Formats: sequence, C-alpha cells, structure tokens
Amino acid sequence: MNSKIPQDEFDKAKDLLMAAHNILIISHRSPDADSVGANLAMKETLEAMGKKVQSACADPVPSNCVFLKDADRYINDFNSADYDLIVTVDCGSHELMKFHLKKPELLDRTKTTLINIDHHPSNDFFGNVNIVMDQAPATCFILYLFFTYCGWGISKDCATDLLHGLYYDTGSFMHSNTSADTYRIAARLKAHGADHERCVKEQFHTSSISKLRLWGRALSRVSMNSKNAVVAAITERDFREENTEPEDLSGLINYINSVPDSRFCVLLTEDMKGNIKGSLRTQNEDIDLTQIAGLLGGGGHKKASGFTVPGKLHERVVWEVK
Ligand SMILES: [Mn+2]
Repeated sequence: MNSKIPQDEFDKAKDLLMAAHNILIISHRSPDADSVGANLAMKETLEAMGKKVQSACADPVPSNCVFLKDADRYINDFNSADYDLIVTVDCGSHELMKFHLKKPELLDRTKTTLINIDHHPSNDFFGNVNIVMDQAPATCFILYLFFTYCGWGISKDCATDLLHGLYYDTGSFMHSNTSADTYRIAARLKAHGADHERCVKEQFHTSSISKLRLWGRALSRVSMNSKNAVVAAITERDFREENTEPEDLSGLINYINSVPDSRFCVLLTEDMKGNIKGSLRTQNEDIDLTQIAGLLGGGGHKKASGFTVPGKLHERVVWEVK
C-alpha cells in the first residue's frame, strides 16, 4: 500500500471506539453508496466487537443500497444523550449531517464526542478526532485502511459494504481518483467475500422504465454553450411527469461528461424545494471545478463538484438570422 496513513488520528479514533458502548454513525444527507457502505461497514465491524451501534441519516437510503445488510435499520431521528460516541462518515462539512440544525450539541465538542471520517477537501474538521484523507477516493477506502490498521477482521458483509462505496465513488474504477491502492483494496475485499456482482448490478445494471425516460429527457437537451461547457437540465416537471426522483439521475452525469473538446459539463436539476442543484464534472486536467462551484457557494473535488442555489430553471430559445 502506498497510501499514507494518519497514524495519530487512527490511534485516537481506535481508542475512542474501543472505549465506547453505544455508538451512533451518521451518513450525510441525500446519502450515496459511499456514505451508506461506510456506515454499515462500521456498524458491522463494531457490532462484532460487542458494541451497540445505530445508523442514522436525515434522508432515506438510496435504492442501490437497499440490499446491503441492515440498510433497513437506519433511523432518521435520535437523542444524542443516548450515545457515548458519534461517528460521521463521508460528511464533506458539518452541514451535511443536517441533524446539527435541530441538535446543536453535535457541534459542541464538549457536549458530544465525534469522530469525523471523510475524504472531501472541503471538510471543516468538525469532530473531536478528524480522519480526513482528501487523497482517498472514498470513505470506504479509508475504512479499509483503518480496520486493517486496528487489526479488526473484515466480514463478508463488511467487505460488500466497502466495495459498494469504493465502486460508487470511483465510478467503477473509471474516475481519475482510482489508484493502484484502489485496485489492491478492491482485490482484498473480493478475497474477503465481497459480493462484487451484486454491487455492479445494483449500481449500474438496474434501471426502471421511468428512469430511462428521465435520462432521455436530459440527454435530448444536451448542448454546448459559448464557453465550451456541456449543459443539460432536468426540471421539477420532468421528475413529476416521469414519476421519478432526483436519485434517478445518479450516474447520468458520466454520459454528459464525454463530449470531446468540452471544458467541463453541468447537469442542472430542480430539487422540488425551490432550489437548483448543479453537478459539475470535467475530464480536463487544467480545470479546478471546486473554484467554479465555489463561486456559487458549492464545493467538492477538482474534477467533480456541485452547488445548490435557490431558483427555477428557464429554457431559453435563441433565434437568429444569418
Ligand atoms: Mn464519498
């Protein structure tokens, strides 16, 4: 392995986890396969050590994660006082917990003890212990390193959880965040019994008719603007008419991010709550999308960023005489 391990943080997190009895693990709002996989992998591993563990998320688990063991046992509310340790996984900033709005004690480092495990450069180190490895392709990748560092066994279910997240955040090893260690860890997870076929099926080979039709709407609108950015859009009406939800767009951006000579691409979606969500991707080495997303109050990674702004989408048809 070439990945550099933050030993101090790993040691501190291990000590806290070993000493805790009731542990709450929080996935970020609008959770994805990395955040759910990491959460359930941690739960599985700590339960095997005799701990009481509860998974929590402000929003429901996405359909591509429902097959994971205990994905149906998430709670969407809790009493912080019931837990002696809280772990957040894949939360790129404290805001992504969402629970802090009603539970300010989550941000009070004297009232709750929190381990923050994440791989986003935007992370604001809101925990008592912060394992933030921004070179890691996924939080599940960090957890593999952490569990093996601690000498904790990796069960078959834990291996599937971790591989699911690793697959998702690397776009099945197609994104530039895929390193030699990504493949090494994937190989070891497979050797631990990870159900790789199921991960692939749930993430890439499962589409409802309505989802395919929604993608068709977005793809039929793809265009390149004067700045060589490829733009596609989906309105709230599209979601409604095709009986779909924002999570049905997961994966679509990879198709939009495939146009030769484009600088970057943007998928704009209305989120049903009066906001426009922008997802940005690029294949271009010279572009840092965190700067573009940052102009609109967003963030993320250099080649994959996003933002949310209030507003509605309007289609503009331009006619000109030549
Ligand atoms: Mn992630």
